[in-house]
Amino acid sequence: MSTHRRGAFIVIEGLDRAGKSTQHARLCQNLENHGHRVKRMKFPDRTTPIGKSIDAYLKGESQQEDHVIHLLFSANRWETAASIRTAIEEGTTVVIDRYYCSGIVYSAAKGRDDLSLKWAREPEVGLPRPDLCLFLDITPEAAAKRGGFGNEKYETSAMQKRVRELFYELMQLPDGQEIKVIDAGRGIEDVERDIMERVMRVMAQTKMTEGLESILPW
Ligand code: FDM
Ligand code: MG
Repeated sequence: MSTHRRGAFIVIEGLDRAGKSTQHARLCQNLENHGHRVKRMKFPDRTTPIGKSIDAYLKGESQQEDHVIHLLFSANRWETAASIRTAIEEGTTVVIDRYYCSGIVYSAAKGRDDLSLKWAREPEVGLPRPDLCLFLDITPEAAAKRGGFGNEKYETSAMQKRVRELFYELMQLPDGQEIKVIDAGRGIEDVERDIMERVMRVMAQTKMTEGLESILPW
């Protein structure tokens, strides 16, 4: 039997202004300080051709039909799926800022009858499944106090409110298993400590000696 331990697969999710980028950077640094090899990723990855179309859409420079942009966000994950698996197999811990939960809830938050949570989740089936997904939660009121919205597509209070509701709906479904809610309304260091504790707990689990799972159909 091999005693090789694969890397962990950690995702940071949450609402805009919950502190995702800050906590993503700190978690990666903390893991490296503990001697882990870390691969930092972020979705959307705006550097690829698909990512560039997404970027233009978010900035309002181009229009896309709702299902089309949804599938582009998913394709933007699929184009890196193999590199995630390779890194994890090689023992590198992959930490991503946003992943398929954002993909599902932001599209479903548009409120179309023909773009349900269930429909939105289908293209994600088969992608590598995270060991842990940290949902950085912040109330719309606390988020508002952290400064105004930017000018990107989904940065409105109505959209943020709906996205938050749908995150909670998603947590009641089978995907909720690996999602842990983090109160991101606290100070940066408190949130950082909480995140590191949960990540270390998951990394200590025997699961790390088994292969990475895939996102399963409902
Ligand atoms: N977003 C992000 C989606 O709508 N679908 C997705 O699959 C992903 C990964 O894109 F409003 C939304 C979430 C956010 C916007 O994200 C840009 P960043 O993290 O602000 O770059
Ligand atoms: Mg943003």
